[in-house]
Amino acid sequence: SEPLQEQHSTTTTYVVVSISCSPRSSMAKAPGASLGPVPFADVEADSGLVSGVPEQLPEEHADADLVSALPSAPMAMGISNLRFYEGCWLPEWSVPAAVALQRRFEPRRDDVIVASFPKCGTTWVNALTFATMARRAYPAAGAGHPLLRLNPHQCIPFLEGLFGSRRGEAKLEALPSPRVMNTHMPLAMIPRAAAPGGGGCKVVYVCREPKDMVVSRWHFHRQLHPELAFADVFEAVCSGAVAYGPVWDHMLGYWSASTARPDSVLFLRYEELLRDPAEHVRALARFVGLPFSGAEEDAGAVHDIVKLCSFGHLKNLEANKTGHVNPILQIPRGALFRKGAAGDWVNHMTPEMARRLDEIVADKLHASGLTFHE
Ligand code: PAP
Repeated sequence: SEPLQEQHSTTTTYVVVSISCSPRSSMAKAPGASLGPVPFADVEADSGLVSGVPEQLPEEHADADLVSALPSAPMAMGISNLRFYEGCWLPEWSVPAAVALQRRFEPRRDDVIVASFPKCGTTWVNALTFATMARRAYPAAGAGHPLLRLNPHQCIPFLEGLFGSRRGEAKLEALPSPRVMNTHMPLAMIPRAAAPGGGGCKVVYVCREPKDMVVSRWHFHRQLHPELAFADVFEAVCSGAVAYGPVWDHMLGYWSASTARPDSVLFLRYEELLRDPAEHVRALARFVGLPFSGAEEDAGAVHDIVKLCSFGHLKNLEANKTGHVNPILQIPRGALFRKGAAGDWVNHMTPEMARRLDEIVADKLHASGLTFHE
């Protein structure tokens, strides 16, 4: 019943061919099996927990008092009011998840977390990370690749969509290693992920030029609120009071960790990925401990992953053209694939707006070494 997809090529001999026809999820559960991450949607019957907000109230009822005592900001977009928790404006629904993550999230050493500020390349890096890590079980050029039938967000569990509900946490715990997970939370909410003393897991962070992030965010949320003014999104970002904001603090947290612990945190930039995706796929593979072999390079494995995850390819797949981002956020999946380019801000911002946001960001990032050049 799945839509049939074009098969890119037949040059898939770089994988261990004996495993390619086996049912993926049962193999992953075998002791010692390490064929890469399992597509989350394949082991998760309840799609309410796939890349979405928890479908049930958090069980830590005591946290309700904590949430209501926090400073709040009204919803300018999205689906939830904001609460200011430990330096970050979080969607209200996700505060209990943040608390639970801080308390209980124990990363496994072979976990990989894809972290991002919303609209900075999450979907793309989810896809690239999944395809790179799963390539032994699912060669990227193979007709049966999960990314041909699932949206990238369905392949990777959304941490804050699972934490705060015991059912969700149990599902994450039951997921075979290696796990790839996704979060929009700032690093402070997952303190053991890239812990200074070591012992954490790997974190892949993707950041994007903030002006383009604003544009992408506005287009995305206009799907829910057609009347949403661009200026309102712009002002919210400038003030910092936007979901998971301020954006500069979000970036800085991961940036500092990546400079202090480059083996634990890989800091990617959307614009650089656009410029040379293949080089970044190689870097990603090395970072997660799965460098491409000479045989894989010769067989075109890097190119196959880049092609599979490319904007033009993903955008036109049935899995990404139909359905919604998740059952709660009723935004069409197609909205995750709008333009896929750098520099679109020139079509939406006045030079004054651009200068103002540039100055705010430059000021906040001052002396960090993180800059945005046009
Ligand atoms: P999310 O945080 O809500 O998951 P995210 O995927 O970070 O969203 O952002 C979507 C942006 O990434 C869109 O940018 P745009 O609005 O400027 O067009 C989308 O087009 C872009 N995008 C999604 N997939 C890809 C891809 N494969 N290659 C390049 N850009 C992509």
